[in-house]
Formats: sequence, structure tokens, C-alpha cells
Amino acid sequence: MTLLTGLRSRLIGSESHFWEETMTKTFVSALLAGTVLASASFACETTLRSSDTHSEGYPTVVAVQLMGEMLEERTDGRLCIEVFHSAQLGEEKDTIEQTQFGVIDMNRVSLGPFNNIIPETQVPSLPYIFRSVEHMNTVMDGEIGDEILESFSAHDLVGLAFYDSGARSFYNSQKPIESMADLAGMKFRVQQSDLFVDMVAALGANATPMPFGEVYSGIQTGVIDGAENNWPSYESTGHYEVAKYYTLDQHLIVPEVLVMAKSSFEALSAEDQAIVRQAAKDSVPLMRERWIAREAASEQLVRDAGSEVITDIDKQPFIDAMVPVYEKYITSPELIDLVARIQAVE
Ligand code: GTR
Repeated sequence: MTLLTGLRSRLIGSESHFWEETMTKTFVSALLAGTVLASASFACETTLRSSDTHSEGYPTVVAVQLMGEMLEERTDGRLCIEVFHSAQLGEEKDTIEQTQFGVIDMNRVSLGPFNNIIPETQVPSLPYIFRSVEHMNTVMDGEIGDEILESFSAHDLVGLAFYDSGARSFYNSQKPIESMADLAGMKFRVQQSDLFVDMVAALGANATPMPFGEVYSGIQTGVIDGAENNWPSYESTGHYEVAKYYTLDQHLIVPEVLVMAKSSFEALSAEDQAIVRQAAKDSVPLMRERWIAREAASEQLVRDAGSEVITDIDKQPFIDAMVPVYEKYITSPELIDLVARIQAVE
């Protein structure tokens, strides 16, 4: 059944002939007038509420909306997704808790804010664990990625898929940072993760964990000198307007993850659970296409707007400085083994 015939049959259901005719006419006139609702989720039996800190049009938001369209079509309208973008449901740390409680059905989040809750998420969040974005994709698309997704289930969540997030680098309002020594004593916002606080300390700077939505004013008012993120987030938040020095040190390549509340997932039939898992996986290449385009567009936009990009960075001192961070967080045999297996992936 196609999306439209599915919608029509749901609209008219088993109601009277009069209702059927009226609704069909209304629907057809709406179609002709080009005013069919952008989302037919009003007709869905169950609409899953999904959170995202990013604004409309950001690749992660679009990916989950596309997943919603697949779900609606594949379940004949039993399931839809409504994405509450722009942190409408709260900042990431809080929405994670709400998802664990089942107040929010789905959440697209960075792995960073999971670090203090789920030890396995610390491994792909380690600085310089991935040699490149390609290495990250090979690992997270494969068995190791599935194993890490599985680790969410002990925390009232179902891990559905990983999305891209490129590489994160430092930016600041004060000066061009050309070497690790330039970071000394500076104040940087990090995601709410102890691992990232220690990462910044190991580089000789000071870290302030802070919600994403407070970073712009934090830099503007001088509470922090800067933050760290990928090109699209540096651009979409307008942080480049208040912190023009962007140093391409690429210390983190942290994947994003799409999770579902265990209670919402378990409320579905086995058939619908399988459809949800598959639609999430199918949204990954769609996200990746948009991500690659957005990274290039964002980099161009901030360069055109006057950001000074420092590209000639010797990463080795940064990498060497991370040894104590690995030692502090990677202590159990399981995590040590996971690090070794990730590093061994070609
Ligand atoms: C972005 C990520 C967001 C959020 C943000 C942050 O790259 O996509 O989910 O975690 O970083 O730094 O808070």
C-alpha cells in the first residue's frame, strides 16, 4: 500500500459511506490545492516523539524525519515520528534521562553525554581513537558498532543506529591556537562528560561542562574562551560569530546515536520492532549524504564570514597527552579489549 492510499484508507477506515465520500473529497481537494499536510502524522495510530538539539534542516533532524516517513509507509500508518528539534524537549543530558524514563520515545544524541552513564560509549568517545572518519564509519557500521548499540539495553534504552558527526576541533574568541602550548590556561566548554573534562585538562586547558544551548552566550560574555565542535555545529549555532579562531586539531571523532526508550520499544509488536530497527538503519546512508554536503557548506560559510582556520597542526603532542586519559577511563578488561579491537580495524 502506498503512503497516499494508506493514508486514505486510514482516514476513511470503516466509517459510513457519507464520511468516506466527504473525507475522500476533502483529501482530493487538498491534494489538488497542494495543501496536503506536510506530515500525515495526525492520522497515525502512534506518533513517536523524538528529540534533537539541532534545528530544522540539520542532517540529524532530517534523517529522523525521513525515518518517520519510512515507518509510516512500512506500517501502513501504525507508526509515525514527530521530531522535536531545536532542543524543544530540553538539553541533551536531560532528554537522555527522560528517554530512559519513557517520557520521550526517541532521542538523537551525541555519544558524549552518555559517557557518564554507559561505560561502553566512552570507547568511541576517546580522543584520537579513530584514525579518520572512514575508520570510525567502518568500526561503527560493523560488529563492534552493533555491540556498542547493544550496551544501551542495560540502561532502559534501545540503540538503533549511529549517525555521522565528523571531527571536533577547538575554536575560541581570543587567538589562533597553533600548538598544544597555546591552549595553556584557556577555558573551553565541553559536553557534559567527565572524560572530556579530563581530555581538556590533559591538554593544559580548563574545561567547563555546559549544555549546548548556553555556549554562545558563554563565549560572548567571556565565561569561556571557546568550545569544540564539528563544522556544521560551529556554523549552525552561530558560534563562529563570537569565536573566529578554529584550529583543525580534530581531537574527537564521536559518533551520534539514535536511541529509543525501552518501554516505548517494548510496547510495539515484534513486527513493528523489526520495522523500526530497519528504518533506523536505512536512514543512515540518507543522513551520511546530507552530512557530507552540510560539512562542506558549513566550512565554506564560516570561512566566508571571516573565521580564521588554523590547519597546520602537529597532532602528535595532542595524541601523546591523551595517555593518562586512556589509563583513567579504560580500566576493565572488556574496555581494554574494545579499544584494542577498534585500533586493529583497518
Ligand atoms: C554536536 C552534536 C550535538 C551536541 C553538540 C554539543 O556536534 O551533534 O548532538 O552533542 O555537538 O556539543 O553539545
